[in-house]
Amino acid sequence: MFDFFKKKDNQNKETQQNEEKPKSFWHFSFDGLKKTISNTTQNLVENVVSSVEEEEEFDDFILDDMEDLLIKADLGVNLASSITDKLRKQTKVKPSQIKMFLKDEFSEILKSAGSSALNINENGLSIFFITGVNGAGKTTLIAKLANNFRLSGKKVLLAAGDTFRAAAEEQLDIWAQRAQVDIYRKDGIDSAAVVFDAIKKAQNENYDILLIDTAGRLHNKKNLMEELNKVKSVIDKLAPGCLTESMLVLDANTGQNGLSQAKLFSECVNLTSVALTKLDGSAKGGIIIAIAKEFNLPVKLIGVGEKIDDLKLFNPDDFINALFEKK
Ligand SMILES: Nc1nc2c(ncn2[C@@H]2O[C@H](COP(=O)(O)OP(=O)(O)O)[C@@H](O)[C@H]2O)c(=O)[nH]1
Ligand SMILES: [Mg+2]
Repeated sequence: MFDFFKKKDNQNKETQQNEEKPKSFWHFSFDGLKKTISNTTQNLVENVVSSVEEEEEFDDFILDDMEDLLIKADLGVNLASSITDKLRKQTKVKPSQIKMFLKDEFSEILKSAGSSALNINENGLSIFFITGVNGAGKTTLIAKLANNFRLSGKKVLLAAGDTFRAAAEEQLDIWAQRAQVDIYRKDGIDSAAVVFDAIKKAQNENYDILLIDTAGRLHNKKNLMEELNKVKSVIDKLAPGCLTESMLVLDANTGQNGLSQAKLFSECVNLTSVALTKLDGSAKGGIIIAIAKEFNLPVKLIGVGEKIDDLKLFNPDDFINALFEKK
């Protein structure tokens, strides 16, 4: 009898898996992803493929044109030229096979940048240290992330660590209410002091997740580095092993400038991942591949709008399939 129930249970599980329902709303449906990145697909794949695929052989003229298109699609100069150089030095791949070639190249790059799964301590506190320039979308991302973690049953605290921008704490406070999570804010003291208090609160009151907001504009690199280092050393001292994600937030629309920002922040902070915001409507999603290649950092989250549920987990396989699927 028990076996019968077990079998039935297994059958149910199989049916559920076959339906491939998204596990929650922050798992992107394949169609949703395809639609969101359709402009990127056009720029990064369709335009490049159609300019090449009917040629007989690769020559310098064709490859130079292709390189320009890849750069325009925000793949970055280094990556674009390394791809065309690879084609220049070989005779096996023909222009008609360009789509498969690009698919393999991009897929390999994303794979070697590491897993896109969020790092979380299953037992005990997980701290997310969120950095990025002003306006990139840090505060909004924190709210979205907080909401998702709360919905998955975690106890979430936000730390209002942007003590530089006027009314930044107020903005985070409003988002905390919308996301129905707690916030630690103390205006008028420095970021490291806010983070110190927030960690103490998170530890004393058994929070699962602490999301730390930070300032994006600090006059110059030295200031930025000092401030972020101060916060980082407070975390390391007070909560060793708890910093599970050091995440850079980039606005997809900044394109190549995103690469310079990634360089600046990776010099200031030991980054573990990137969140790409404002991918909705952007044609510059190629930056995901450029960042994976140049900085060896996985994109883990994507922002697709201004609302609280406009945050999706990034899945590299789905991204590649959506980019290369026939229209
Ligand atoms: N369309 C769109 N807008 C976004 C997204 N994420 C953030 N924004 C908007 O970008 C602006 C700056 O966001 P904010 O979180 O304040 O940036 P911060 O300065 O890095 O904290 C706000 O107007 C947000 O509504 C996104 O994924 N898509
Ligand atoms: Mg902010």
